[in-house]
Formats: sequence, C-alpha cells, structure tokens
Amino acid sequence: MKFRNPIVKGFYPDPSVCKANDKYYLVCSSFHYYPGVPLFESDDLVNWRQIGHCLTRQSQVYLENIESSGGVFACNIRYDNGRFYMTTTNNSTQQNFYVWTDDIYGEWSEPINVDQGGIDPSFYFEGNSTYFMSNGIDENGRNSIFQCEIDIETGEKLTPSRVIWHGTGGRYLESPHLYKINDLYYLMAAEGGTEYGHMIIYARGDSPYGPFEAYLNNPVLTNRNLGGYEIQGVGHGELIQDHHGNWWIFHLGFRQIGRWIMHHHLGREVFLMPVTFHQDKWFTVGSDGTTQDEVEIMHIPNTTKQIEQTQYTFHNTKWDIDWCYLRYPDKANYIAQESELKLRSSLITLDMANSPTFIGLRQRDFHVEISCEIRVNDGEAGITLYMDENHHYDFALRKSGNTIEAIKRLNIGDIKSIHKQSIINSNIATLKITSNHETYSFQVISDGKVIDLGFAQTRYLSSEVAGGFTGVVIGLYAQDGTCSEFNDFNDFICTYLDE
Ligand code: 6LW
Repeated sequence: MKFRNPIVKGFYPDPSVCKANDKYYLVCSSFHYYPGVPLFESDDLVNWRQIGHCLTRQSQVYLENIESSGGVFACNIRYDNGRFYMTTTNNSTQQNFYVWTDDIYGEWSEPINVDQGGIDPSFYFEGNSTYFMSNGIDENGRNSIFQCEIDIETGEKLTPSRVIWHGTGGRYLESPHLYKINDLYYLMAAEGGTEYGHMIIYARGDSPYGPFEAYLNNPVLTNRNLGGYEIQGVGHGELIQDHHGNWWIFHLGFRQIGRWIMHHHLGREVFLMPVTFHQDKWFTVGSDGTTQDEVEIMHIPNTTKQIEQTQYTFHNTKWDIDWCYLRYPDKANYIAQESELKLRSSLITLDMANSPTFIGLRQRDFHVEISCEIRVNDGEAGITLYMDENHHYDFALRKSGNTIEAIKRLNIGDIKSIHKQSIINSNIATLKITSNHETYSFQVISDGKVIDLGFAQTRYLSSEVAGGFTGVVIGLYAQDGTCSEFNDFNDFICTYLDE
C-alpha cells in the first residue's frame, strides 16, 4: 500500500508507541495543555484514533501558572505483564514520573516519582528488571544517557544512575530508547535539537548497560540535508516491530513553508518510516535515511486504506477526548453539550499564561475552513488561532453596552492591535476563517451580509517567531466580560480541504 506522512497531523510531538494484544498505542507530549498526554489506538499503524489521555486528573500533573511549552515533555509508553506504563517529565517542576493502568480505556494511576533527572525518560523491561533511562549531563559536562534500575511498584531506585552512552557528539542528546532485538541491545536516541538539524542515531551492545558501539553511518535518519523539502526536523523516534514481524520508526517532524526563510506553525507531527534490518544486524530507515511524504510499502496489504477525518464538529468529537484546555480549567465557566457550547469569561485573558476560558482543537492541516455561530451576551466571545499567550489571532464578537462589534485582533509579541472591526446589528453572527499555507482570512456573516475583516499571515504564529514546542490550536474562547453570563457557540464546523 501507499501511505502519506504525517501519519498523525497537527501538534502531536514526541511519539512513543507500544503494542499490546492485537493493537498499537501511541502517546505524545502535551506541555501546558490539559488533559495531558493524548493517547491513540491503531489496528494497522497507519490509521490512529484518539481514545483518551493518560493524565486526566489535576492530582496527576501540576500545570498551575506554568510557562507555555513547560509542563509535560516527551513521554514513553510501554506494555509489560498486562499493564501499561507511561513515563514523562514535568519540565516545569523538573520531575520525572510515571503512571500505569490495566485498562487502556480507563483511568491511569496517581503519579509515581523517579529520582533521576533529565528529560525524555523511558522504560526497558526484561524479566523482573525495569531499566529507566533519561538524558543528562555528566560530571565532565558531556551530553549523556543515564540509566538506573527501579522497583516498578514504588519507583524507588535499586541501582545508582549510570552513564551508558554519550551519543555521537551532536547537540541535545535526547529521547533514549532501549530495545533487545535478536540478543543485541539497541540504544536509539535523537541529536541536533528539535529544529532543522534534528536526527536519529543509534548504537548496540551486549548488555543493557553497554558498552554501546555506534552505527557507523549515523545519523540513521535525518532530513537536515534536504534543503527546500517540506518535511524537516525529523528526529525523536520510536522503533517498533508490527504484529507481522516488520520494523518501523515512528518519529516527529514538521512541515515547513517557504524555501529559504522557512517557517512552520502546525507544530511537530507524527511520521512513520519503514526500517530494514540487514544481515550484519544493523538497521537502516527507508531507502536513504530520510523521511518522505509518500511511502509505498509492500508489507502492508492494499486492503489497508489510510482514512483521514476531514471534518470536526461538536457532534463528531468528544469534549474530553478531542478538545483541550490551557492548563487546568475552571470547569464552572464551561457548559459543553452535544450540539452546543456555552462559555463564560473569567478575569483571565488569552494574553495571560494561565487558564482563560478556552477550549481548542489542534489545527491539523494548512487548508482549513472553520466556522461557528456565536451569540455574544457578555464581553468578547470568539475563535482564536492560538500559538501562545503572546502569539494569537483573535476573531470575535464584542459587546459593549448595546453596541456589538466584530473584531480581528492580532497579537504578535509585544504588538497587540485590533486590526479591523465592524459594527453589526445583532449579537449573533457566524464567524468564518479560511486558511492556506500563508494566510488566514476572516469573514463575518451577519444578517445575511458578508463582512470581510481581511487576513493575517501564518508566519507570525510559527515556531520560528513564537518559539516553544507547540503548534496552532483553534480555540473557542470568552473573555473581558463581567463573568456573569454565558456566551453561546453553535454549529462549529472545521473542514480540511484538499490543496
Ligand atoms: C522533548 C525532546 C524534544 O522532550 O523536544 O524533539 C522536547 N525533542 O526530546 C520537547 O518536545
């Protein structure tokens, strides 16, 4: 069959995958968004459906007032002895921890802390032993992978943390994962940082502690030399054998816009590439160690079809699965029903690194049409294209006294300006945003009339401008009111269009 990358679109970075029973499970980092750690299920590795999150209670993850792109960093999911484990770092509290569940569709445990620093923690289970590794800097200032053994019931360290590898000398040695394949231990990691120099490297050895011999042709995967190619920043990967014996790497990457001065605003997404093990027991990725947008593969039958959801509405999404909040929300400000959403403003605005009244879906592709009928009863109610508190485009109805205005406000760093506004006769209107690679366009439909509020560039919401580790989220929000009345959101439709 032929499949297209990315395999999961939109801001779903740092994929980790495991198999259990006859299915596959994938988790991603979530930073300051709540619930934490989106969890997906698949039957065939190509089609993924979100089934929940691992961190669904405030007691599991501290997110209060944390900075954007702080919080939950890269995660690792493993299945051992009938139990699922997910380990991650809360980078804002600098704590590595894990949670577990015996029911993948149910709740996960309270967090169990592990006293080893660094980010990108990961498990390797063998017999009764649990190896726990993460990145760090050794006493000589070198990038390192540290490993210890823990008691999986309590998280207690059973051995001191030891350096097991220094990588190949690239900057930001991250995402260590250990696998035992045909009696050899393979340690795979990323280097180069999560931007344009990103890459996957690996080494192998005879024991979980090494010594590890690096693959001679590292990096085994990178797109850093593919100037002008859309897919960039590939790295941070997971190696997995499917139920039929074939090997794959899931990894992150992003889709850049522009050839020379590039930008990307959809965040880091999930990509899939086939892996071949050779007679000498070293492996390679794809045909030339790069990630391609279209992959033709014989060992997935043609009967497997890659099916993409192109429309997201209040009816075909679930509030607690598909949607997300900024940090821990004040649920009293939300009434979310099957066909309708009501939001009440709080004193917190979208400009604050806090939890404004906001509920969002990730923007998954460039060409999208978003529309929603909004009735403003108090303050400002609208749609925001949200990168972080300093970079967001807000499109809203605003009520002051008896006057109702439709506004488009651009927030780009320190520049915050209402760029266009128009007085309308009613407090109900449909707001419509259309986007392509380069621009978002904004239209208000009120009383049967279409009012054009112009456009804004995608570039200023990109990672290159805003920084951070996330991507654009399409948020419905309310702010700046008296915090008394709810505003109504109806007929939300987000449709992805062919280019
Ligand atoms: C993550 C690290 C990385 O923990 O970015 O691309 C960090 N890799 O491994 C945040 O996602």
